[in-house]
Amino acid sequence: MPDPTDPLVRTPRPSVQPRLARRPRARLAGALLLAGAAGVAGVALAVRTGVASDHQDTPEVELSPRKDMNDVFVFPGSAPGRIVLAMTVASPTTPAQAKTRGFGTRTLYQFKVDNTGDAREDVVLQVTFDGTGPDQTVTVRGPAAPIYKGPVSKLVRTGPMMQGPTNTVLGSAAGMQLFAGVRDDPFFIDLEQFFRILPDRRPSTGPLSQIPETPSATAFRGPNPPFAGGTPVDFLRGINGLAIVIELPASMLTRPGNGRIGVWATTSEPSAT
Ligand SMILES: [Ca+2]
Repeated sequence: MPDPTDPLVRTPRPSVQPRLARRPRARLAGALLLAGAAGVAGVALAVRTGVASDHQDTPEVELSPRKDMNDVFVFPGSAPGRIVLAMTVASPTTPAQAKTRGFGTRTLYQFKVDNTGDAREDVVLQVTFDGTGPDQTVTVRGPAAPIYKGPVSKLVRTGPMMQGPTNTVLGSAAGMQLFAGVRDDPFFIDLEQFFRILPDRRPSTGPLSQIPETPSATAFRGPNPPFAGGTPVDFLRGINGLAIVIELPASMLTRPGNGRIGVWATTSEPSAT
């Protein structure tokens, strides 16, 4: 059993029921799965796409944007047989905030990979940060087998380790590459129309609070059906987040003979101070 007094044991923050918030929120259930034959150079990776996004989804993460997981992306990398894992946190970060905002130094950011089909992680990539603001040092441990599976984590002591400054591309194109820092939030949402469809979610202050209390739209804006006509507006245009992006050979994540993996990400903090 994990020792809860071990300062390296980190437990994800408990799940909090999504409030009936009047805040930007969007959730589309799904999971990211990547299927392909791994360990063979030149193999084509087939991706089954899932979509999911959360921004400021609970009061706790709204108060702690560095822990607020926004999106997780998995897609084929820059060369055959390579794969990219990416997560974003801390959106919305304005351009002004981006000049000073850094990752949490008490937060463990993890990619977890299941390569046996049981939805339990077999491989983890653990990302931690030291320093403040835009001049932090990022450390990636793994990919490696986790010491514990499930909600309790401990920093692994085996496997690759990469370290360097944030906001810089680290590593090599043939091995593992890493970028951690400010990036434009790739999530797109026409938030005004979203609140017209679901007005109980609208904010209590600001221009969007003036949207009628009863639904005044049934579909997002767009030129062709099933969209409602008009021009969609990307509410997050020009808004940033903090991104952790790792590209590596897919064979570092898969199990021989099974190229199918499931990927998710977590943020967590020490359970004891
Ligand atoms: Ca597994």
